[in-house]
Amino acid sequence: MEELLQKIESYQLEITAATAVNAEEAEAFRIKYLGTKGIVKAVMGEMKNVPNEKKKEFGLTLNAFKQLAEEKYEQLKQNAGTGSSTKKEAIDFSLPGDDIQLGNRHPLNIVRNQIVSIFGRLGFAVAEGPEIEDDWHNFGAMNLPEDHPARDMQDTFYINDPAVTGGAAWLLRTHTSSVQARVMEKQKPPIRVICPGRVYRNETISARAHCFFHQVEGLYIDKNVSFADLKQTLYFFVQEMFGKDVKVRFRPSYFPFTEPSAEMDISCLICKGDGCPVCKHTGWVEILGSGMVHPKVLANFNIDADTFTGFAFGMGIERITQLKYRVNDLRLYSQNDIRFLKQFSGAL
Ligand code: 2NM
Repeated sequence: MEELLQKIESYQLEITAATAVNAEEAEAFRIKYLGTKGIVKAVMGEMKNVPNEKKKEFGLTLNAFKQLAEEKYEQLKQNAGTGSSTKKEAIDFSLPGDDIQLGNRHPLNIVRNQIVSIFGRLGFAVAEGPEIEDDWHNFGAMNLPEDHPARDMQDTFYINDPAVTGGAAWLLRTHTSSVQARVMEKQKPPIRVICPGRVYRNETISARAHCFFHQVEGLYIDKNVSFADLKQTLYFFVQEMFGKDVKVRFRPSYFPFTEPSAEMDISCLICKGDGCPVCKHTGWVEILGSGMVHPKVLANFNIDADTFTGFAFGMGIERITQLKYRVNDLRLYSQNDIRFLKQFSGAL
């Protein structure tokens, strides 16, 4: 008796869950539950084994069971009737598919790839290195004295305090020169590499500054590399990047790792040199720093400065992207706002 009730209950669950996509499936349901050799009939046949005092209660259960099956059958028949009559036509394969949302590259990656490609055509290979660096590769090897302001906690993110740990200082690289240090460590000249990557500086975040940004630094060391090579290489780069009409000028500058050093400006692309807010009405915008590699830097890697000379340069990818795509707020690059990012979907 107990067993029989359990069986009915599980049939009831089965019936409740039953579906039919067409008339054939609805009919199959009818045969299974309500047919002459169906489950409802079979369960009713059990009535004779039920003790007399339980017959009334069991009869009520049986009636409810039968009604459930009948109602479900009516429902399946009706639904199946509104659909197609055969299984094959249940899905219309001629309907157009759903749109697939494609992503696109981040603007900084688009510009990074363009820079890599332009220097690639001049024979520069790409080198990469760690973002967590030691003091030597980031500062020491680059001829930055111990008391240089860049080494200050105010400017650099230190990962540990060597005064407390007693070990070496670990920091987030402040430029990708650290990667070039690692190249010079491993490789003899000729060296011709560019180092794209993320760098970190302890700045208050605003439209014009962020605590991280992206750089491409370049290094070319060989016999007879001159300042004229530096100028022509960088001139080629900006012409490829911004078009043949762009003009350049070099201004003397200072970096600890180069001597002489120069900053390069290009004629303002926005106003074509007439003067506008982007160029602060000068007609020129600064785009990179450069110089001849300092003999002390070469000496740090046992490169003979009497035989070899080299030039190096560094630029911010955000800055190049800002000029090329007129992005006026640095924070847009890292806010992941799809409305901003989608505007670069045409570019590769
Ligand atoms: C700059 C400006 C000038 C530079 C120098 C070196 C190295 F490794 F040769 F010493 N790498 N990068 C360099 C020179 C970077 O960035 C504004």
